[in-house]
Amino acid sequence: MAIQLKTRRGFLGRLAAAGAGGWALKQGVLTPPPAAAGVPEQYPGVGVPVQYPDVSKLPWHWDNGVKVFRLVAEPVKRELIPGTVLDLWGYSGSAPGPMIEVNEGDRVRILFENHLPEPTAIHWHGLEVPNDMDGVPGITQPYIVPSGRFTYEFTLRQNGTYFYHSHMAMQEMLGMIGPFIIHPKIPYSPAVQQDFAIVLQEYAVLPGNTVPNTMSMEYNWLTMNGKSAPAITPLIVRLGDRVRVRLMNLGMDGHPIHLHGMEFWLTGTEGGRQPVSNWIRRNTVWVAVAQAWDCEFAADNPGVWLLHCHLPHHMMNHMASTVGPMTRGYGLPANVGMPTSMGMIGGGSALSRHYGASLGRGTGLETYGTPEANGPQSPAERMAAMPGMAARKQGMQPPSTIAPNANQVRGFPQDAYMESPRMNMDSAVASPETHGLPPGWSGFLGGMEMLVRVLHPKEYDEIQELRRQAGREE
Ligand SMILES: [Cu+2]
Repeated sequence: MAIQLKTRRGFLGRLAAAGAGGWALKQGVLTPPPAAAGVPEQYPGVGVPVQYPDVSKLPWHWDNGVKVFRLVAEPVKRELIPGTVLDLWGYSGSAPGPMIEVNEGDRVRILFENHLPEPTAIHWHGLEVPNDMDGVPGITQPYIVPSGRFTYEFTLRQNGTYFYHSHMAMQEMLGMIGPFIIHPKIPYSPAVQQDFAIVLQEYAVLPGNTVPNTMSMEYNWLTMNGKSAPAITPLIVRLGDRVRVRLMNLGMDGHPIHLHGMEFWLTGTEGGRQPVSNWIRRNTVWVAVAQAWDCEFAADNPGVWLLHCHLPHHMMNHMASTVGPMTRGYGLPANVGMPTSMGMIGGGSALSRHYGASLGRGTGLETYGTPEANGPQSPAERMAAMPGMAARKQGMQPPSTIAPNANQVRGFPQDAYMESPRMNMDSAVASPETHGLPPGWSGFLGGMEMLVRVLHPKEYDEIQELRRQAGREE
């Protein structure tokens, strides 16, 4: 396998021999465009294109043997779940930024522009670049001032899962990170049929705000590729596929990412591909800050599986699970007088954006008392406080999922499905990838929770056809 292929013909020939003919031509990134006359042939790169659900890839063009990208730092809006739009800073239209997908051996030039209202610079996390390309303002280069530009150019000697980010700490916390994936010269073995990139981020958003509080140490919005569950697009794989998931984290917390149903091998870190003797078999990987992990598994267990952060508070949106104490109590409005902020006056649902308790503090429930003072809201009242949310009363919510004496049990409620209709937003987050999920599925996911659907070939083909019809990248 480890044969260097120096010609385009050889590369395509090899693809055909490997039975992988179709994809290379569909994807711009991996198909080497003709090199300019007199320019050494680029290493073609190997492997399937990396899928980056819910975000895009950065386009590029050749300039005399150099792959040229244009990357813009700018304010962006990002809808985490339907109806919740944050004001973030990102790159070229999104936070996280678009994927830069290249090949080992490439020479790349990034034409960088700063459309932020303050200086910035961009750091290539983990890449062995010349010192003056490292992107640390004031140390390796001048600040890039508003409307300023800077050209980064270097040759890629590594391969693996890397990323780029602002080297200004608070800008990072507003979203400024993106993946930088380098395919190897020599193919990884065994080959995978599906390769996904997932960027883990977190934001602290106070009630009624759209701008994250970057000073906070406590987070209430947890995202995968800039989306929170249930709006995170499921990963679609075919039964029998070998799958790689590349996890990247740039925030304040580590995230123990756990896969249901199948164990995986850790085959790579932010330091690139690891020798097989270093691979570790796990079902949970702690993705610490500034780390990347490549997880590979055989998708041999059909079904709908979760891939999620296992920190309980990271499985909710704005620190409010759709079940448990927050659905039962009233929320507390922000910026109010002491009686209200102490929980003495209730108003609005704790699940509403404007009355959500401040980052999980002061829910209005005493942990040592009975919760009777915060009695259940009526279903009508609750639904009125949740515009945009669909409720399914029938078939979803048996009338009594709690014990008759529940209020007498200290600690109650925690994860009870309560008296009101369970919330879901199935239709609001519907996509080809959610086709066929059980009704009400979206009411059970929040925060950093993603679905991995291991599908029989017929179902897989059906969803791929829907994706094609929707114009989605395969
Ligand atoms: Cu987490």
